[in-house]
Amino acid sequence: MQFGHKGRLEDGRMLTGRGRYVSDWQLPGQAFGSFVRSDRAHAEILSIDSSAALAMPGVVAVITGEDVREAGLKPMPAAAPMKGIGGAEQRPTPRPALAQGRVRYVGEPVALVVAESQVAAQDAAEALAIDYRELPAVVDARAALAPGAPQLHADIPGNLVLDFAGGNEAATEAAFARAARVVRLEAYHTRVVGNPMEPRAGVGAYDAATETYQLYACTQGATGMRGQMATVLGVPAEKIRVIAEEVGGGFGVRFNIYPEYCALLLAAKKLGRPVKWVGTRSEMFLADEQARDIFHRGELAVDGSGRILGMRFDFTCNLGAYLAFTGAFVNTVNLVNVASGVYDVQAVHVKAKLAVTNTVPAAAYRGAGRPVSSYAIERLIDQAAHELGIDAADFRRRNLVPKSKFPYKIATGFEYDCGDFEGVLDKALAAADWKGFPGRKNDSKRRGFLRGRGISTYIESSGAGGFAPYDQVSIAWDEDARITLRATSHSHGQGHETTYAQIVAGVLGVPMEGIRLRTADPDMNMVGNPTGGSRSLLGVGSVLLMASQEVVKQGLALAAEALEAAAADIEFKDGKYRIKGTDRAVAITELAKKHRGRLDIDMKERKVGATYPNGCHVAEVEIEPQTGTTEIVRYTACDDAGTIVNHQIVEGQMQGGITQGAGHIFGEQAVYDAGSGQLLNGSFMDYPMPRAVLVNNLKVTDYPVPTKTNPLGAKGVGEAGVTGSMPCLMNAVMDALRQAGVEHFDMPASPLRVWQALQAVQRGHP
Ligand code: MCN
Repeated sequence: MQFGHKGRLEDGRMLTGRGRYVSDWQLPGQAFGSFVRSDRAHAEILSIDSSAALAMPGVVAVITGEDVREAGLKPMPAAAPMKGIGGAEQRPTPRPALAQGRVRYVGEPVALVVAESQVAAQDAAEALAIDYRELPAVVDARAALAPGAPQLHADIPGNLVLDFAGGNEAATEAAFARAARVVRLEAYHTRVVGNPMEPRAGVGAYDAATETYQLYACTQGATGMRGQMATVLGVPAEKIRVIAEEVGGGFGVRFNIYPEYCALLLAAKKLGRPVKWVGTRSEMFLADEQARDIFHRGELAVDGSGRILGMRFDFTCNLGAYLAFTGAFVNTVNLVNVASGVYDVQAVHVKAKLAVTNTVPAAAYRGAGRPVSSYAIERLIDQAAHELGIDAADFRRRNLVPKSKFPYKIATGFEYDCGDFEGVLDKALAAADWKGFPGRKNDSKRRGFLRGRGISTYIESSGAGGFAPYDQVSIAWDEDARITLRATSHSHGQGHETTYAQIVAGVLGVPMEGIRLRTADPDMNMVGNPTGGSRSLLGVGSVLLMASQEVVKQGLALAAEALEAAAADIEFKDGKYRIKGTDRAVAITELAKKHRGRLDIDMKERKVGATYPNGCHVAEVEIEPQTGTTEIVRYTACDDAGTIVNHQIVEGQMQGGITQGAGHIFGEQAVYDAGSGQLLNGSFMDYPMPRAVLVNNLKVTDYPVPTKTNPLGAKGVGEAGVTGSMPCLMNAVMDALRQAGVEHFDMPASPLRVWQALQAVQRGHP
């Protein structure tokens, strides 16, 4: 099948301001909400006095944790509980929609003030008097697990939610026992704030006649949120509609429900009118899920010839004050599903301790665990190459899973479907002019710069889609033979409208401009996975492909009737059914117009399996020693995303992912004060988002190895850029710093930290 289209169908609408975001929705009779948030990291709530707020003009209601309790709302759910070592259960961290009795992080919603206008609600929120008794707080996962740490939840002794392990411990011990050398690396994967472009907002409404809730929300997929919300509200998911059109970015932090959404629905039902809330940017620093915040220790066992014998990793993960729906999943399954990276090694053991702390709950963020695993593996591999004195690319090549070994089962039980890791490596090295580096390094040196080169050969898992039993899609024709596609994965920047239309148009031979996509309509009641795990194309896209092929089959009988010929004598091509060898034909669009509904289809498909995108990234950076400023001077990405439907979109996804990884490596970090538990950099004044100039030398190329696990042959691409770029860039920074004598360095490679590391060397502290 040929795919080809320039530009994206959604671009015109978005670029001309015709996109409808959540704050654009206005419902008749709506009131406005403002949340009062805890300004303490850990405290008991002694009393809440709403009287002054309620007396203010335009104030309709003040809703607190007591109202939530009275209404019988359940705590927000955590995804399928993971099992710990020896089958131990994950400990629950009951999280009410509004705090009840205790607050556990700065920013936790305590009350919702509802008023006739946004301004009145905000003013009244400031008049709420809350009396707290402060408790000691802990913001670091290792400190939280230490004896004597402040305890967050009565039922979680030692703040340990889950002690998880995967892989083969005995085989790994044996491998380390016979190793010629053991290489070690410890690193901290800093905490980040998701910061999608659109600050989160919501409108809650309730229809008493049908007992149905409506939530207009920023969502990556209505289905997942409906399921989670059903648990909280104690009603079937069919009684909840999640509605969205444009969603201005998600990066994983628009996957789950939030306390604010639960409170808005409760308020709407209680007050008998819709309630709208639009979060501010600084509110998002405390209200949106955050991510990463993982300390790890890695060890690599190597034999005398530079072959890897075994790997082990020990992760300590900061989950924040409550377990977010995706919190445990990303720090367990997604740390072990690519546990040995692209390397042919069976002795692998991974441990992860999941701790609660007095910080904003942490959840999925682009890559959701895989960048953490990739960072741990690829930095360790680089450290080993350095210590062994082997070229970093050669060391990798010696240890790659060979093409002949696919499908390749890794020690943690997951199976890589296909790949050609060496082919990817070769193409990347050639495109990056790996061999020409020494000359460029000398040139930089002459100019007074430290030039470092980094490489990563990453792999990640995409496609399992375990959040729904199947992916449901529908194709419906209207009277003008235009098509409406319905699916459950919501596009929030990925261009699904274009790529799904390409697939369907490619099969049906109709213009893709006549195809529209709906994913979160008020009347939509479908089952399927939200957008996440870089699986929308291979999961939902594959079902759309199958559904389109089914439509063609459905049309055959109608064509046979129209052409007065036997179905066996008819072929379908370029949108027309034709009697073979003749020019007698009928267009599928004609049949769709004539037989309304007969070419519509609703398909549920559960056969699409996981697949493993992978790639090799090579970066060169230049550090200016006087200022610590680092510039990415060359960046080459070569990725295996299987069959590519839209090259322009895939390139954009890679650029976005690489930029996000670069932002994390070079500056982004949520910094909490250890004593007070306050987030110290909760605004764009202090929290450095990546700018275009950071990544202006990107070269993106591909090396497709189509998979057989889905009919498109596609692998995911949405997160690959992050997973590949983080270790690659840090390895490049490290390579440059080593030249000055720095032996260990952790992200973020901000100018100050790089400069301090260089200064420390000069003072004799490498
Ligand atoms: N695609 C393709 N060929 C392939 C693979 C993908 O043409 N072989 C296209 C797809 O059709 C789709 C896009 O590339 O238009 C991304 O597809 P896919 O890899 O299936 O990923 P998803 O659509 O499931 O997107 C999820 C992924 C995740 S998990 C995060 S987080 C993320 C991301 O995508 N957040 C994003 N990309 C983002 N991009 C933007 N602009 N904003 C976000 O919040």
